[in-house]
Amino acid sequence: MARPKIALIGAGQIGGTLAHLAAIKELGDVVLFDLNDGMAQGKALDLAESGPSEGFDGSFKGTADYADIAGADVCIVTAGVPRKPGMSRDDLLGINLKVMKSVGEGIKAHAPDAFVICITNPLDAMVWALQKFSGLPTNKVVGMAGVLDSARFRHFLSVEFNVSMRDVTAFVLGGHGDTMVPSVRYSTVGGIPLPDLVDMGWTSQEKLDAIVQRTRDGGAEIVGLLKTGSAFYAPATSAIEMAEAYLRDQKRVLPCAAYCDGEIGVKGMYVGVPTVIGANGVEKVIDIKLNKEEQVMFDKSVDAVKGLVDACKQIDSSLA
Ligand code: A3D
Repeated sequence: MARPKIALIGAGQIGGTLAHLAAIKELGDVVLFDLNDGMAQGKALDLAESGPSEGFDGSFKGTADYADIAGADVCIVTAGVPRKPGMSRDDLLGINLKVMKSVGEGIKAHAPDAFVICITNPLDAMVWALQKFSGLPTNKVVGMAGVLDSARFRHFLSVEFNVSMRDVTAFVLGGHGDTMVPSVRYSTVGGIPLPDLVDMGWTSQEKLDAIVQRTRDGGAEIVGLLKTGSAFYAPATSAIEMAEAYLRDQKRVLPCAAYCDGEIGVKGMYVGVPTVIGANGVEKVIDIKLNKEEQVMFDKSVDAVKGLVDACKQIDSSLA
């Protein structure tokens, strides 16, 4: 059987890291696409030259021609611009919306059967626009944010409790922005929910609240340190986890920006929700029950995403 084909649209910081991870995990042959002349080609050659030492099979191609993504099984989209210090993700909307239009049309023409993972910010609005521009089924177009936000939450919790990250489960709901909702009640250490751990004296409510806030600000913390761009190692790892779940039909339960058709009270929009990802793409959006307080936070986050989607419709009338 031929190796799967993985097209990375955008060969910048995240794109290059995605290519490296895809190769190391032997997920398939990689095509790097970028309009910045030489960027994709240079990274493809550099990555291919890492093969003999690492010992993976697989090919890399750098290109600026959409015809080269033909028949891709997975497309991961990072094309666009990242944040600089002081910018919010929403500040990127106008410029990245135009990028989504050209990327969506490229995927529609050359890789209409692909599973598409969008990473470009502002994430929830961009994945919505990308699905519209590409015309692919909603279960085949998904946004990466929840896996990353949850990984940040899990990391901070494992440090606080001095336990293995593998035994910390967590998920973050809502839009990938300041209003995201790290779910305390549904996050656990070895199956023990966080509120119980507070009662058991493992941590205080104040410390837990600070971790929740640090999770919400996780992207900005890294932007502030790097000064020249945003996080890329953990975002790439998170998207590869989703791609692998699809390619290997793992039926993973992962929080993603998925198209909701009434689940958790959201209709006709993309927002961060728990999903099942397997060979059919997003096979299920898990319709969890929120308590009153969680629902208020989630609704606020959904409203923020709705505002961005409305802004997209105003900028590009074909989306209205
Ligand atoms: P960067 O290193 O700048 O790479 C973006 C690449 O896109 C550059 O190489 C550009 O040349 C290329 N590009 C721009 N326009 C086009 C186009 N029309 N067609 C093809 N390629 C194009 O950024 P990055 O890799 O650090 O980040 C990429 C995106 O991911 C940004 O929008 C970030 O804000 C976003 N991001 C999202 C998360 C999430 O959790 C959702 C996390 C981190 C970054």
